[in-house]
Amino acid sequence: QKIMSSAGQALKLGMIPADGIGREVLPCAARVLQSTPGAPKFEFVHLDAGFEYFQKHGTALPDATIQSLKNDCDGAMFGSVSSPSHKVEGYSSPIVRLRKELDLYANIRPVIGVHGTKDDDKWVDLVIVRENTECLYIKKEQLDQKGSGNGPVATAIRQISQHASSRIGKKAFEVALARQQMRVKAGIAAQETGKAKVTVCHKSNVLSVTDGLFRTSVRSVFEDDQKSKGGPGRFEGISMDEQLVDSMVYRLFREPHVFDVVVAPNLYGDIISDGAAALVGSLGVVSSVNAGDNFFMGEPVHGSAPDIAGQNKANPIASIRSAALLLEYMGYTDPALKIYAAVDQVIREGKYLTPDLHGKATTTECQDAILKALTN
Ligand code: GGG
Repeated sequence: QKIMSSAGQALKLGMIPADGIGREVLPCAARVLQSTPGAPKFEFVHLDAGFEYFQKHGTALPDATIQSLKNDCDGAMFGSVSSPSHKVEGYSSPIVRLRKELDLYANIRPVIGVHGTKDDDKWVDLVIVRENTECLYIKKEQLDQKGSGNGPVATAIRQISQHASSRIGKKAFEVALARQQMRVKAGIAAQETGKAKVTVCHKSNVLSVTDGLFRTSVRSVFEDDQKSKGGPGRFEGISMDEQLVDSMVYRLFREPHVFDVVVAPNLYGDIISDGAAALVGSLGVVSSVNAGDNFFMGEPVHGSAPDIAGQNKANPIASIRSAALLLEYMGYTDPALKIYAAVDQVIREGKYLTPDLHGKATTTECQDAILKALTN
């Protein structure tokens, strides 16, 4: 279902570049959105957040940003954030908080190769559906300086609820269903590809209470659907299996083609999706969308890359693909497909790739090549 503008004709998108290369790649995404044939009109609203903002103003996520997203915007794009690795008093990750504030409970991360490149022999086409609101990321950590006499002991609470696990499970089956329908539309039978499957990623052989609840909650979504009375369930044609997170990593590296949709608790989802990015060339090409029931926020999977920030070297592809993913989730499939095709063409041609993909192009040159492919 299309998300329509809440005020006037243009769709209002909150743009939150945040830190580092987020400031360079988000404008590329905006330019592409504005230039895509068939895309709606956009009004971009600049919004503040990030560690640098915190250093200047004492907050990483001003109320004005949250209020504007909640009250004025039809969707949003987030760039990247550089949270420090040590505790900084008063600081808390703005992206983790934003996902909670807006109840963007699913982080949907497609990891897809490009046909016609050297990666054809190890074809990857999977989607990681990461739970976005709980697990260890509820940030309930404690430090007991004395411990039991052997020095400081740190503990963290890991929250897994049936509610959050069931709704992420449902989202994963919906993603699998949409992918299966796309394959059918493209004339690829699901049986031929051996796909149309949701893999539940967990570690319930060790964490039988928390991961056990995640596993059974996701499984129930599928099992209840199968038991539905009065005909086939919604998810007919999709299968389900499960994988312990450690062997998931092993199999992702050795036989990534066996996976279709992977659903994981927050921390495992974060880790396996960065790892899976290595299968398709670089973190610089992997996109994501943070999805709630009625609001979506595109976000490249990569971080703020302070080592290359401000040098016009960052790969804008993840951000541009995230803008397309945002369009897709807001119901504008045709312009989204045009952006995916333009990006694939630029990757296949290989002339305007940034250094992470062994090319020599600048951020701007790569963006311009995509803009040219879009409008040719
Ligand atoms: N766009 C994803 C991103 O910024 N990743 C870096 C990350 O995960 N940061 C977590 C944080 O700094 O709070």
